[in-house]
Amino acid sequence: MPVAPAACQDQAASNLPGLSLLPPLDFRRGILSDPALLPVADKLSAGQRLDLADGLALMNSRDLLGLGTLAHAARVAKNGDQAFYVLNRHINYSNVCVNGCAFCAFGRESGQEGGFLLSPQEAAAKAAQGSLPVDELHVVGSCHPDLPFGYYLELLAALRAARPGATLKAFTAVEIAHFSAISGKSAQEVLEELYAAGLRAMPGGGAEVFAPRVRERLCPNKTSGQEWLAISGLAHALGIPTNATMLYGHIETAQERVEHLLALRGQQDQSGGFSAFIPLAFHPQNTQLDRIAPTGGLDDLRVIAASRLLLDNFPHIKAYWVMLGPKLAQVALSFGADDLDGTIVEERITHMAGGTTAQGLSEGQLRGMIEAAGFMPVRRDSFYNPLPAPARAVEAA
Ligand code: V47
Repeated sequence: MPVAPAACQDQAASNLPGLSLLPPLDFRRGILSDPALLPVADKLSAGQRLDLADGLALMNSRDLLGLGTLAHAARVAKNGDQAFYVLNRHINYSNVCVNGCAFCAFGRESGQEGGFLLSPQEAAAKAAQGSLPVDELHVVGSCHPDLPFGYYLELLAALRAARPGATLKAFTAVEIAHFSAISGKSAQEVLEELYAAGLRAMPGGGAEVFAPRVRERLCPNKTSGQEWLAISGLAHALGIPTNATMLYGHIETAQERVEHLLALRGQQDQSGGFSAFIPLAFHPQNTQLDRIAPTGGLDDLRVIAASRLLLDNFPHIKAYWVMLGPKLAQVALSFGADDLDGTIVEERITHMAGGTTAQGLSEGQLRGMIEAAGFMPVRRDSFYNPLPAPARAVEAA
């Protein structure tokens, strides 16, 4: 803890007995106990972009409150006291996958026990379940060895018919690369055909960590980081907003994390279509990496805060409650995040890897979490337009 000059201490002691133990009122030196954060704070005050060295200072700092103070200021500048949530439903159409990633407990090889595939009609029946509104269907699966490209067009058509009011946010850049490989069409043609079938946004999965060292060890069969970024750029050029993620807490270094974030920032400078960044806390259970300990709260909040500060051109940072747990996600709203994701209803990827949260949350629970953390809840659509809330009031009107 920095110490105030002796004269100040004396004055505080004589004028305000009992308050002399408070930190000095100089903002930066009083709040930041890690000296490595001071030059970063100077750059932020001057409106300058952070670089790799700044990112490393953030990613290695143990001054959680200092990080939070800086990130919260950036979050408030972008989104005020709003905290967003979405009435969504996750649909996983299949987990049969050719990639075999070491961090994944969800995927199965062809013919392996536990593999599943929903027909378009079965997926649509899931989408139609429940009487409350669904504003977004979040649809992801696997790189299936046998399905033809036509299946994915039929899937979108069936989902659109089942929930005409929901935005179809479907398929990661990795799935798009796979559809291109199986169909012989370019990624651009694949995206155009999916758009015609109803695709309007894309989730941010599959980015993992872009560093080739990490990909070679954990997911050698997967789309490269370069290709993931290029497909995101193609989607943006077609008017399809996408999200971005980073799977952290396994074998990656602090530098690889920061380089991943800077690569996303560079892509956003070029194509501008990323809506939100979502850090994904690695869940090791039932994976090939099950000897790795789950992430801790310091690292979870630090990644959220560092992301908010480095990704100055991303409008939103999402604290995905399924992976952080609802309590830490709520706290993350004061460490740079402005979105909790949504109602979800049914979640498999995290839960198959040892996730212990509920399968879904109600709109009332999400609003309650946000309000109790001191923020204003905003029901949003997939494009972050505010919607009337709570949803029941819409039904009654
Ligand atoms: O692509 C896989 C990751 C992703 C594990 O865009 C794992 O709005 C942790 O991308 N532990 C799927 N993570 C989740 C995802 C997502 C979630 C919520 C919102 C959005 C969005 C996107 O989860 C996968 C992979 O990167 N993952 N295995 C694991 N064991």
